[in-house]
Amino acid sequence: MSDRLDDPRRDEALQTAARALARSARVAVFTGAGASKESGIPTFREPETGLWARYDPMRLATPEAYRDDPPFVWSWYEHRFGVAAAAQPNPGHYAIAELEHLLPQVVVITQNIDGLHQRAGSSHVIELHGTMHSFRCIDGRHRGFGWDDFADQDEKPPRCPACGDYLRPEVVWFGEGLPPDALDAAQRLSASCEVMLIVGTSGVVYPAAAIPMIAREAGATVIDVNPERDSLTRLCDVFLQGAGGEVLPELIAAVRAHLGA
Ligand code: BV8
Repeated sequence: MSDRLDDPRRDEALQTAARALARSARVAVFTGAGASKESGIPTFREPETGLWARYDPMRLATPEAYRDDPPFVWSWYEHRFGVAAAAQPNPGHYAIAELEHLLPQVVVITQNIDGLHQRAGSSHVIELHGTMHSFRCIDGRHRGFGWDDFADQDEKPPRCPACGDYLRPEVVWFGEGLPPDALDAAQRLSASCEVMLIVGTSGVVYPAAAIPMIAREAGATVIDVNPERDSLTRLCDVFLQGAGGEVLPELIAAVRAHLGA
């Protein structure tokens, strides 16, 4: 389907998605790096611009990589965090946050670590892959440190204020389990939501990528927003082709119209 704004098929798909959302009591919004692309944060897998296109994830986003070369991995994350810290939520984040005020229950399940959903006003956010805003010492004995807790240290990586080991970001690296509570909450929500709205994910990283499949198998209406078809598009009821920052405000306006809000 074309993403031309005047394409009648596109409007029909948008209205179908808006009707499903307007009627639902419980919505899960599943997001990936594409949801933050218009905030200036690079995605992972898009050719050329994707982070992994220029760096080998297995060299950067694994506990082994960090133990092999802590300063190298830390510097890569410090760069990424700098980009994300300077980023602002985009219209797509704000549209998702507005949905909370239109519908009885909206929960965001995100693979992103940038915190932009929360900054846009979403109050129920499950972070499947952790966050860039919290750090722990490398063996996990001391957790929950913020940037301010090591701002006075010059050494990179900084040291745990409690035990002196290297600190690491509280993100989920390849080969690491997802936070059990977050994964359990996301799976339970996916099995009980009436609509799952997917925004900006290639759907290739597991177990996160199985979340929309749980929703589908439970009978939810699944909507996919992406400029390209992705690995999850095939299991969706509605595919809204386009950038999240453009499609989502339109979609939420259509939901508002259906609700007479
Ligand atoms: C696990 C860290 C077991 C934080 C990430 C070999 C060894 C070990 C494991 C594996 C292995 N082979 C396979 C695995 C499993 C592995 C996996 O799935 N690998 C994939 C690559 C095949 N999974 C794991 O390792 C997981 N753990 O299995 O552990 C275990 C279990 C119990 C106990 C112990 C161990 C852990 C996975 C998490 C890895 N961490 N990130 C960080 O640095 O950010 S993954 C990384 O990928 C990010 O979290 C990212 O969010 C996630 C998913 O990517 P996307 O968000 O989808 O981003 P992508 O670039 O791919 O796509 C962007 C999309 O947006 C595109 O479709 C694009 O078209 C679209 N887009 C572009 N512009 C826009 C847009 N959409 C909307 N609007 C726009 N404007």
